[in-house]
Amino acid sequence: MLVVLLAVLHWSLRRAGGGERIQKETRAWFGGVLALWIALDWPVGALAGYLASAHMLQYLLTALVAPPLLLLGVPAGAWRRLASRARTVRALRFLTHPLIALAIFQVTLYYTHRTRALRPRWVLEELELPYRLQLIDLFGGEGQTAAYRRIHPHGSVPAIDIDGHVMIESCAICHWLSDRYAEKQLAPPASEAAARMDYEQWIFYVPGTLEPLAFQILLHSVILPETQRVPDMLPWATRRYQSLLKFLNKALAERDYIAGDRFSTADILLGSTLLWLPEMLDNQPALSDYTARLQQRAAYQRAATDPAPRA
Ligand SMILES: N[C@@H](CCC(=O)N[C@@H](CS)C(=O)NCC(=O)O)C(=O)O
Repeated sequence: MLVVLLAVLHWSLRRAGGGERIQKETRAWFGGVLALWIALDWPVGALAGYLASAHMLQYLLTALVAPPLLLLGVPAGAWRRLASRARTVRALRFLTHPLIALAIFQVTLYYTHRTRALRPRWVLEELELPYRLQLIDLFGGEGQTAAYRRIHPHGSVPAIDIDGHVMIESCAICHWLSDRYAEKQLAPPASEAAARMDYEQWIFYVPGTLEPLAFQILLHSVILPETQRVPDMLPWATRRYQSLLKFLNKALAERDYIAGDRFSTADILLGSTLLWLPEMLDNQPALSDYTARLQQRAAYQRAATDPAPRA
């Protein structure tokens, strides 16, 4: 896109008299190109992967600064011949409307309350990133509509759309977001090798080891219709789950957070999963304290709020 813009700029400069006297419009056009370049390529674009603030500045430059400058400079006065002042003002108002910015740069979380979608919502709240919840009526069958299956091929939640790119898998989304906005310190950096190793271990432990057992227990005691439950699954899954809880309880009796000495996304994944079966934490005091502590976090409380409570 920048190549196209620069080609038009070059043409515009030549129309303006080969650089002898750079007109106001040409300067505006050049300013717009410069704003886009700073926002998308350098230096803001290069930092946007690491700093939430750079990402926000990228939004502002691309949505609010570049369009008016490009419009005012198009190309060296041609706009003025095409449109009246009133039309120009209307076009500027439209292009710089915050809703346009929101539509272009948007984090949309496809969300059903009381599901795994809590995980990325909690991460977004910890990161203090603006996002929009797109509520999916999973229990009313919306997951299986053709429209939603274009977002999530299995019709499950969560899915997230970040600047037009869709990602599924709750733990992967949380892991990626935490690295993308590294300055919020939800994930230890690769340079802190031991802390990062622990963090990765727990990030994968949750969906790989803990969650399948918790899900088996819920599936055969609550989720499936009674006729489809296999009660014989329960004693084995419960025994095994309890042995994991014992191990986790011991680990959390010695420290406040599961990976290193800081709260991290590993705590979000572990805590949210432990809360699927709160009654099983009754005789695991360190785990009860741990989940209670996590639930006191303001970001958790915001994330756990029902966005569409029934009256
Ligand atoms: N491994 C996936 C599992 C997603 C999943 O199964 N989500 C449940 C809600 S917690 C769901 O959408 N179930 C309905 C369905 O898959 O049809 C993830 O963690 O995102």
